[in-house]
Amino acid sequence: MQLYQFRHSAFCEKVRLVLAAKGLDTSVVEVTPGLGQLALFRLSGQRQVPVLVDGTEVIADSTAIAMHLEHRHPLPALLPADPALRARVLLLEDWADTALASGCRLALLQAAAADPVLRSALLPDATPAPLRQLVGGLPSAWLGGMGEALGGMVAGPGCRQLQTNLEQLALLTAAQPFLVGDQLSLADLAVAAQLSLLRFPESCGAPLAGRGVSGVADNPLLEPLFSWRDRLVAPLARA
Ligand SMILES: N[C@@H](CCC(=O)N[C@@H](CS)C(=O)NCC(=O)O)C(=O)O
Repeated sequence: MQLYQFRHSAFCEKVRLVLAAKGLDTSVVEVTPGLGQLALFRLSGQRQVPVLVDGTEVIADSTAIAMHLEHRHPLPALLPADPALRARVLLLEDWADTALASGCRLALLQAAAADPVLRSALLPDATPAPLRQLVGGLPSAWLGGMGEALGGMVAGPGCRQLQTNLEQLALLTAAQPFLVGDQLSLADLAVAAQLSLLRFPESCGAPLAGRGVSGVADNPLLEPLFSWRDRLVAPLARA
């Protein structure tokens, strides 16, 4: 199998976590934004990552990939057999991929506007060193307009909703090891993947690991949530 990805995409992280949970190996193809997406379009008929190539099958979209893997490699199951639990997992996964994902993306954009290390580390691997330096070196005052515009949005209802939802998740994950039932499920992996945009996990390596969105990554109320995420992904990173 081959996984076409952007390294720092939360949806690609979700697929990597599903693969690791199922003990599956893939080779990874890092897609260059822009030009690389033309080749991806020729391969899959659309331009977004993640895309999984499994033999003759080409599957786009993290949920479709998770379903494909669940079908092909049923064990360990990431979807409960019980219909009600399964419905809960799928609802939570969809929430993580939509509302949580857009809140996390916005918060990260604002943080990157203010943090030169973060914005140059988030550039694609293929970025030439001089361009990387240029982006990192852009004065924060120059990006002030963008930061303020995003800040307006981040401080707005969307951000308050994100903060409230994260606090609810922190309470939930302090009380139980898994979001649904008593086993790891796709809901846990989808939520953990989006959290990687707010505080980067160890697997990102230096300089991103442990770094994140200030006010969220360093909020003591959210510590149980990031500890839960770290406990959940540690065995998968070793797998
Ligand atoms: N619903 C899709 C979302 C995938 C997605 O948003 N991918 C982003 C990267 S995080 C992308 O490829 N963006 C490039 C573009 O839209 O051109 C999934 O679950 O896989």
